[in-house]
Formats: sequence, C-alpha cells, structure tokens
Amino acid sequence: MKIAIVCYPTFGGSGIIATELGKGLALKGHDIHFFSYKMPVRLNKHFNNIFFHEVSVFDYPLFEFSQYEISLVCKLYETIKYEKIDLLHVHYAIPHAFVAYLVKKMLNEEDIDIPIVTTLHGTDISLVGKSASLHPIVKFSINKSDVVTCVSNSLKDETINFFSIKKEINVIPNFINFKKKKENQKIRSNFADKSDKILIHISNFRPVKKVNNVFKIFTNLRTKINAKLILVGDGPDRSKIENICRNSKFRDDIYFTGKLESIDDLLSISDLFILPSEKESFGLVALEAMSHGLPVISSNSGGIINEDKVTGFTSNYNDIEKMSNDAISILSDKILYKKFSDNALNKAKNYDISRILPLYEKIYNNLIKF
Ligand code: GMT
Repeated sequence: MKIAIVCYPTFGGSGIIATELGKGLALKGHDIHFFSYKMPVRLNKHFNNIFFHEVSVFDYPLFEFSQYEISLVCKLYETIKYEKIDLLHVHYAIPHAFVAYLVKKMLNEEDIDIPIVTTLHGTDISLVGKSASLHPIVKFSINKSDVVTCVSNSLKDETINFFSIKKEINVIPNFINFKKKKENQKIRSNFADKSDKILIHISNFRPVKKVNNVFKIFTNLRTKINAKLILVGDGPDRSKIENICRNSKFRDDIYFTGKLESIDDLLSISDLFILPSEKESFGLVALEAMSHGLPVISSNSGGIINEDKVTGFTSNYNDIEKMSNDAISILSDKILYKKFSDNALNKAKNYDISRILPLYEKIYNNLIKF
C-alpha cells in the first residue's frame, strides 16, 4: 500500500506517533510518504521505502500570514496523483483534516478517490479545536473524514459531546517500540549521588502541562528525601519556571535539559515520572516512562495512561499536596515502589507497536477495499 502521512514534525506526541507509525508500516513493506514543513524529529535515518516531502511556504509581501495550508494542499495533490498514493492519513485535526478534505475534492475532479483517515490527538480537540473561531472547521472536517480515530476513550467522548459528532470514532491507543528502547545507566552519576532519587518530567512546557506544579511537588518532596529533578523539553513556560527554580534553595538539584531527540537514556536513570497536566488525552510520555518501569504521579485528567494505585497515583491536577505526599510514599516504600514499577512495565507492554499497528492496518484495508 502507498500511504501519505501528514503530521507536525516537532517533539509533540502526535508527530512522534505519526512518525513511528510510518516507520513501522514501512518495515511491513508499505511505501510511506511523509508531508510536513520540516523533517519529523524521529525520521532521522534513511529508509528505502520512506519518502519525505518538505512543504515550503510561498513568500510574497502581500501575504502577511503564512500560506502553509495552501502549499500543503498543492504538495499533497501533486504527489498523490503522481505517486498513485492509496490513502491519506492525517494526524492532528487542525489544519490537517481540512487540508485533506480539500485535496480529496480536488482529486475527485480528476476521478481519483483518496480515502482520508484523521487521527485526533488531544489539544486539537480539547484546547485549540474548542475555540469559537475554529470550532466549525474542526467539526466539518471530522465529519468529512472517511475514518476518524483518536487515542483514548476520554478524547472520543469529549469529541462526540463537544462537536455533536454522529460519525463513528475508533479508539486506537498510542504505542511505543520496545525493541528500540535503549538504556544508559552510566550517565546517572552526572545527575545524582547513589542515594538520591531522580524525578523526571518531560513536556512542551505549555501552560496545560502545569510544570510549575512539578516544581512545587519536587520542593515538597525534597524537604523529606534527597532527590534531583530533571526537566526535559522546552516551550512557553520554560523561562518562568527557570526563574522560579533559580530562586529556590533547591536550585542545584534541578536540571533543565531542553529538547532531546531521545528520552530513553534519562528515563532509564530516573525513579519517578511526574505529569500533573490539566488536560491530557493519553500522555504518551507517561507510557514511555512506564516502559522503563517508572511509577507515575499524574493528574487524573482525560485519558491519562497512569492507573491510580496500580502504576502510580492519580489526583486532581491542582492537588499539589496529595501529589507530593504520594511521591514521597512511593519513594520511601521499597515494596510499594517495586509493585508499581512492575505493574507500569507490564502495562506498557500491552502498548507495544506490534499490537497497535495492525489496528491501523485493518482500518486502511477496509477503506481500500471499497
Ligand atoms: O502534549 C501536547 O501538548 C502535544 C500533543 C500533540 O499533539 O503532540 O499531545 C497530544 O497528543 C499526544 C499523542 O497522541 C498525547 O499523548 C497527549 O496526551 C496529547 N496532549 C494533550 O492532550 C495535552
């Protein structure tokens, strides 16, 4: 099958899932064509049957705002026609689902029917999609996709309820690739002494991630336990949080690494993952942490993968006191730690790519048949 995949190329979960899906499909013999404004971060080596089409924006003094969507439409239209692509799979509704609809209509004029699969990831529904200015187009493009998938039941319910969607939405959870996971315990001593515990948080530092609460949880814990905090990623809230940390008496215990292409090394040396997001449709990064046997302290928002009292603890997103106490109890009780760690690893194994990829292939096969 020849499959076109449209995604964001950055460090966000939707781009990572789209890229890993494409790589997994390519390994199974499909030809994969990626479209984005930049090479997706995880598409970092040559594959015989993966092709990347960079979408560049036409610049002209009259165009005060970026014409990315138009360039993407044209690139898809030309490539789908020339390469005889069988199916178009877009990740993140805005603007990709609407772009896909336009491409489909243009190709219809030439008697080509390209099936469209749209995967909803989270903020495309829960934050951006809900804004009054975008609501109509998100609703329209979801309804016009041939198949819609989303990453959790909670995101499915939110989409159906908020947009009054009648269309069936298939839940296909996010996944990880256990085979590719690498560990590097050697770097532990760069961050901590043997007796220290290491807490880690990874995100795009957007307000929804509540990174300031990660800091508060850490400082509460730090008064009782010798520990370090590693903050991975970058985004709008980073400077604010960095300033708060620099003024804290625990500043020497907190590391900012910035964005990293691979997070496995740091996850493999950490003891506890913290994700207090106000909203989280799935929390791919928590799944990645669990695949390293890390228990998770998280909010109970949306479809977050962490299971209360099984793989860690969950709380209301702003209940800093409970999250701090939960973190302290996990790290001070070896038996509890081992139980949560084992459960986290076992749960993560259910989300290996080998189990999830066939669910997408089934959808593709059904669409191509008709
Ligand atoms: O977390 C983000 O803000 C990035 C966003 C994205 O589009 O990449 O993540 C969303 O999609 C991920 C992959 O499906 C999910 O694991 C994240 O939970 C989801 N983020 C939110 O719902 C806030």
